Amino acid sequence: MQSTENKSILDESILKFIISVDNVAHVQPENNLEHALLILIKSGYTAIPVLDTNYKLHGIISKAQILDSVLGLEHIEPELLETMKVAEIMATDVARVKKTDRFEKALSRSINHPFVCVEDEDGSFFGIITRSKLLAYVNGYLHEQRKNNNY
Ligand code: 4BW
Repeated sequence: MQSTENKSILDESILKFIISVDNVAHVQPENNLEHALLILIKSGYTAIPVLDTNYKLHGIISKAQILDSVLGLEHIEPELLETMKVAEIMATDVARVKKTDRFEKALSRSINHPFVCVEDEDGSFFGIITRSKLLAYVNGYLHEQRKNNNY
């Protein structure tokens, strides 16, 4: 019984968990680090996707990567913020799924990433799914199971 129901949660669509592209803070590969840092600070997020003008996903940029790239041996080199581009330092090892993928895939991708990027059938960026949304859903599901099965 339990295994059948656990299977069904894993097979669910991921559509309802997606934060759509319009609500996702992002920067472009050719933006300089100063612009990216401003977007990161103003949005309040630690890391955000890097998208080109055709909404193709190129990577992820974080505050930590930016700060690391302007740290010299002896001191901080803030002038690099203007000259260096996002594409030079972004992480390209991105957790991604297709919007037609199932819950199981998004959950497993999120184990090592705070958010998973979602792409369309044609490879365009569609949005993100945060690990917190997936965990909140699993938590609610398991509590519901406990209530229904009296354990
Ligand atoms: O601005 C914020 N608004 C809200 N409502 N919550 C925030 C905000 N900034 C941080 N938080 C909270 C969230 O619970 O802190 C967590 C960690 O943020 P992070 O990683 O380190 O910036 C947030 O957890 P989350 O919602 O599960 O988000 C996980 C990660 O997904 C974030 C960020 O890297 C990315 N992210 C989430 N929403 C985003 C986004 N990136 C771009 N645009 C968005 N709208």
